[in-house]
Amino acid sequence: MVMINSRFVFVILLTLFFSTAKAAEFDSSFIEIDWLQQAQSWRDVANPMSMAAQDALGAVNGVKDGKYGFHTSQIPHPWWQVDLEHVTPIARILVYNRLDYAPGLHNNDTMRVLVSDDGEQWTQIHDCAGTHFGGMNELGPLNLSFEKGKVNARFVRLQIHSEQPIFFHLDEVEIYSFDTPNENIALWKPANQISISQWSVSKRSNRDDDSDLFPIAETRERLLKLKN
Ligand SMILES: [Ca+2]
Repeated sequence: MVMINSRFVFVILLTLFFSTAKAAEFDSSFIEIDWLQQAQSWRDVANPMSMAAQDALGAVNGVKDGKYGFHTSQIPHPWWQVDLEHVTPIARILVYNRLDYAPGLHNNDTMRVLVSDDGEQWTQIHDCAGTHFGGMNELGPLNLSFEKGKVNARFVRLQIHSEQPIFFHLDEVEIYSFDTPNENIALWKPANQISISQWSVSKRSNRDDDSDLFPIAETRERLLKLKN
C-alpha cells in the first residue's frame, strides 16, 4: 500500500515538473515573440520605409544567386537607384542580371546608368544600347570602369529605356570607389525604385538590426538565457 502511494506521488510530481517546465518554456517564448513584435512596430513608426525602398534593398543585400533582388511593376522607363550617402569618386560599377526567367532575360538590354549629386539632376554615364549582359554565369555582369575624376556622385540610378511598359529586375549591384577599391560601397546603402509588384519583398538590413532605438538583438539574447 505504501509502495503504491510512493509511486503515485512520484508520478504526480513528475507530471507537475514537466507541466511547469512546459509552461515556463511557453511563457518565455511567448513573451519573447511579443516583445520582438512590439519592438519592430516601434521601429517601423520611428523609421518608416516605403515598400519600394524595402524591395530595392534586394539589389544591395550581398546575395548574388541569379534570381531577382527587386522587382518593379510593368511600367515605362522603370528605374532603381542607390544612395551612397555622400559624393563619392566611383571607380567601378557591376550590375548582375537576373538569370532564372527567360522571358525577362533581355529586359535590361536597353538599360542606362545615370548618376546624381542630389537625386534630382541626373547625368547619363552609360547606355547598354541593346547589348546584353549576364550575371552569375559565364557571360558575367555588366562591368563598367571609370577613370579617376570622371564619375563623382552620390546617387547611382539604373533605368530601362522603354516607352512600352516593362518589368525591371536585377540580381545585385556593386559599386567600388577609388577611396576603398576592394569594398562594395553599395552594400546595404539606402535604395529605391519607381514602383513595386506582387513579387516585391521586404528586406531588412544589418544596419536595421543595430538600430539604437531598441536593442533587439541584445534583448533576445537576454531572454534566451532566462529561458535556458
Ligand atoms: Ca541581391
